[in-house]
Amino acid sequence: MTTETQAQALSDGADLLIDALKLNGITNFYGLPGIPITDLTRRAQAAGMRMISFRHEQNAGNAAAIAGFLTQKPGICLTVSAPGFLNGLTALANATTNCFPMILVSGSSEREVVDLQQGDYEEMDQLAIAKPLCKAAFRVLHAEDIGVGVARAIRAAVSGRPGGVYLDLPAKVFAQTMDAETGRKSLIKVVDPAPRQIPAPDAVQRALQLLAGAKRPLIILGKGAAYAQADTEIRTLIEKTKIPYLPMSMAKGLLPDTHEQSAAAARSYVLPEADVVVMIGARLNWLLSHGKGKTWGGKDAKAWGGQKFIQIDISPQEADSNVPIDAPVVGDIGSCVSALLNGISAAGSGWPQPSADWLGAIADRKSKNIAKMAETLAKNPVPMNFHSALNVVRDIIKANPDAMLVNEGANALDFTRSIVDMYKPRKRIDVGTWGVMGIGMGFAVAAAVETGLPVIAVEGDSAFGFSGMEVETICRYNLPVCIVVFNNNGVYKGTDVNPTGGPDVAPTVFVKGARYDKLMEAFGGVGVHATTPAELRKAMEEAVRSRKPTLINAVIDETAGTESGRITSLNPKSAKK
Ligand code: FYN
Ligand code: ADP
Repeated sequence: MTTETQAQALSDGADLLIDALKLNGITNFYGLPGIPITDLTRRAQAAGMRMISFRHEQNAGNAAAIAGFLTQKPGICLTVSAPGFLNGLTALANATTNCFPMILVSGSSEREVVDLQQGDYEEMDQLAIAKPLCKAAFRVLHAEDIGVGVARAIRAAVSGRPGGVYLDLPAKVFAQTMDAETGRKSLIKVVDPAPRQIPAPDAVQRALQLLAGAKRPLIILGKGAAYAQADTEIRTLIEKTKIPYLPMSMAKGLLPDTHEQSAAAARSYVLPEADVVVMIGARLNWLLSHGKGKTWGGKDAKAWGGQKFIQIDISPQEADSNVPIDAPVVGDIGSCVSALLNGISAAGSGWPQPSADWLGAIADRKSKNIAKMAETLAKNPVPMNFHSALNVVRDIIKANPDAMLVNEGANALDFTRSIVDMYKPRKRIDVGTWGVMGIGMGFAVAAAVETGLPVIAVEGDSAFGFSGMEVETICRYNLPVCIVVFNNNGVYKGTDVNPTGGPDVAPTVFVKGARYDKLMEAFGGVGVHATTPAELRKAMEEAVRSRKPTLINAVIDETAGTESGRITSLNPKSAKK
């Protein structure tokens, strides 16, 4: 895009930024207009980019982050200076923690004035603040450097372990002009932005040797495995070796959850009993009890259970973060899994299968848990509980396996994870490594924009509140998003009382009988108040069929929740009563 001035064609900073992104196949912006980027947002739209405007930058940032996860290209979040930048920063830090590639592009104030602290409009040294919270941070001071700045930001976001990148653009850069031809030549089309990383042959041999000796092997798939888009290689490895596997939350669906080798329904049995565990794109962080303690069969919270670990990861620093890793295999997951498969194929029929006792014990445990779950799901209490409502969601996803599922909350998260089976890779997106609340509507918008598929967002009523205003965004862009708010009148549940008898309700309690469906109606979407599974089913079926923005206020028994869902132990109770 160029601006004609008298005799000479000129490009300005805004042109160059837009052209640099487009040159690298990035066509969507998630952001919020304001000083100094308002005109940039208009120009991006005029240049054929999709500019999705949000109501709060944190939601735009979350959208950019999950766009990165889904597409392997950095999602772009565009914000104004200081406060807008800070609003986007939470999402940038969360993206980095989760290994999602995104670039936060923020306008900033006059450098000379900021550095002398002379009190500029929205004065803040944004680059310095962003640095410790992301993978890399860059500032461009001259329009002719925009091409390099964008190229460096893209490479930093997607190469190696993906993560968040900050790109600082002081306001005056947008208006700087240069000769259009020189400007075009200053742009860089990044060649091979996320180069394959082939594992070292000796590391592969070490891993194969350990695996060949396993009696009770287990594979754990993490969201890195989902991100890598090595779906065929991973499925072949699992099916060829017959090793049972456990999907972490966002790896659900990499193989269908109904797969006979899934050990998800025997989780607390397989972790302590396994002798060799293959981690594929998963970290031994809090979600896996740091690889030790009772979860892993250790005799106390700090004790190691005796398992040997093979860890496949693109980051060489990940191994030994919590327990010793006997066979680290460093490289991209596609290359690493292929290398293991080559070794296994070379062994032919000589490759050992897991012991029949191990597979039998898992099958036994699984069928007991699945039967117990089926019994609970068959109940139809009044009012609904999480199980009877999720039984409906489970059926809807089964009938629409391509739909995207967004999920956040405490109980609404934990129950959905174990009850709602996923059938395809990268369909489940949730609170991730930090267990962060507030990702819901940002993720839902980006999932709809990036995939064009129907989106179902299962939200706790508390979680929904963090990003609820974005229902207007969903209506404005007419996105096929069906939000189901599990309304049990409060955080965890709605039954706490103020022990003083004073006028304030307890800290965890919301307005009782709130009608979240009316919020959607306010912007022209479909609102439904559902008090039975039949009403919920009808409304969800209609939402998926019509692709109209829909919010279903699903009334759940206010006594139904547990404090912090399945992670109650992390929420310390005061010793005083
Ligand atoms: C799982 N399970 C099943 C099935 N799938 N039973 C029957 N059928 C099916 N399909 C069983 C499984 O064996 C477990 O029982 C139980 O259900 C729970 O399984 P889950 O969810 O996989 O395991 P668990 O223990 O909850 O996982 C630990 C965790 C997880 C830390 C990975 O809780 C998690 O991802 N938590 C995130 C929490 C979070 O971020 N919260 C947001 C903050 S909330 P047993 O084997 O009998 O144990 C703020 O308050
Ligand atoms: P989960 O929470 O599902 O266990 P984590 O986010 O903790 O998953 O772990 C993901 C891991 O995957 C990170 O250690 C990251 O370095 C790794 N990873 C991400 N992408 C790739 C890739 N393409 N190849 C190899 N490893 C990857």
